[in-house]
Amino acid sequence: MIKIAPSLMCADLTRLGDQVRELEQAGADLFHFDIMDGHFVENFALSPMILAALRSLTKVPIEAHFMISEPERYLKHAADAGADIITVHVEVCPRLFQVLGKIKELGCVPGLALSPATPLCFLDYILPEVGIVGLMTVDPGFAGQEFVAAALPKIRKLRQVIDERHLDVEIQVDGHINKDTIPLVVEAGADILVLGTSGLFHLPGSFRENIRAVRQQAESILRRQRG
Ligand code: S6P
Ligand code: MG
Repeated sequence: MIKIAPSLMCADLTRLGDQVRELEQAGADLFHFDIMDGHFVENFALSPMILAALRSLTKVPIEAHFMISEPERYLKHAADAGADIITVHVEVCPRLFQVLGKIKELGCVPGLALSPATPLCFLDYILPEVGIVGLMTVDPGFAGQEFVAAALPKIRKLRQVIDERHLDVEIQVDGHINKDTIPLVVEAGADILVLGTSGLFHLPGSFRENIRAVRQQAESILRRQRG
């Protein structure tokens, strides 16, 4: 089963609470919640305070995607705010076993994210500790960017590694995921699709219609693939 994760930084921020409720009703499986620091990336997005404010509105799990330079300093902020999953970038984390251990101690599922240019070998020894690997298909920092097709062989390779090692790790893809790229990433082995401007929020249909269309498209690809 494919999971659909709306990226809340792409929502209408003037009515974020209402949109969270509408997205839950529309069948969102997970909320993707981007936290930036203006340092690891040249942008700011959402924050643990906003996550805390939304937490009581929905039962849908929330993943905090940390795009910040010193993630270890803010894990507790996100956990206390109510994040279910905390995903940190391998590029900024020299003490990954410690950080993932801390995320687990805080009662959250640990995730690791890789920017498009970061090789998969960073995961070799730590993969069994992780619940989700977020493979970015745009450079981190902004919505509305072009898809980086060079990330596709990475998705395929990671799928193969997870299957061969019989690991319970989900592959999430994040960046320009929409009807044109869904066939590519689903065929390559993605489990979780992060939907932002191009795949959900800037489309004409309702959330329910757009999410249903993505689910149907992804599942028909999987059916065809499984023969
Ligand atoms: C980017 C961020 C993403 C975006 C999402 C936007 O730094 O991590 O989660 O919100 O990729 O989607 P789109 O369709 O606008 O590229
Ligand atoms: Mg993200």
